Amino acid sequence: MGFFSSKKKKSSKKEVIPKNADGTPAVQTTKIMEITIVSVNNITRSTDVVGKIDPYVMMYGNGQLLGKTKPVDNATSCVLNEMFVIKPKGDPRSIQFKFDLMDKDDIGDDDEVGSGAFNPASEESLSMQTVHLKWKGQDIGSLTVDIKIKDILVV
Ligand SMILES: [Ca+2]
Repeated sequence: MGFFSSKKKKSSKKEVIPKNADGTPAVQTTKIMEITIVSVNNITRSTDVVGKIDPYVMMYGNGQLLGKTKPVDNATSCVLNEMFVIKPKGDPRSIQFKFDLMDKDDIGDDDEVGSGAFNPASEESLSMQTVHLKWKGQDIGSLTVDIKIKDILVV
C-alpha cells in the first residue's frame, strides 16, 4: 500500500474532525468549497484571426468574481487544473456559478469566447462535471469542473 493511499487519508481525516456517535461533528466546523477548473474541451469558436485562441477562465459565484485561471497559448483544448477555495456564507449548494471562457489578446481587449452556468443545487454529483459553453445560443465547447464541499475546523 502506497504512502499516500486513500485509506490513510480517510483515517487521518477522522482524527482531525472528531464526530459524535450520530456522525455530526463534535467540534465547531465550517464548510468550504474547493472548485477546480480541470480543463477546456474542444472549443469550436475562434476569436483570433490567426491561429487558435489563448484561453483562460473567469469564474463567478452569485455574480461575484471568484477567480481567474492563467492563460494558455494557442489551444482549443487544454488541461488547467487550477483550484480556488471559497467560504460560502450560507448553503454551499445555493451558490450559482458562471464561467466565462476568455481569449487573451496581446493587442486590445480580451475577447469573450463563450459562457456557461453551473447550479450545484440541481446536480446530484459535483465531481468532474461538464459545463457547456455557449455563444449567442450556440454550443461552442465545454469546461470540466470539479467541486468538493469540505468541513474544516473553526477555532
Ligand atoms: Ca488571442
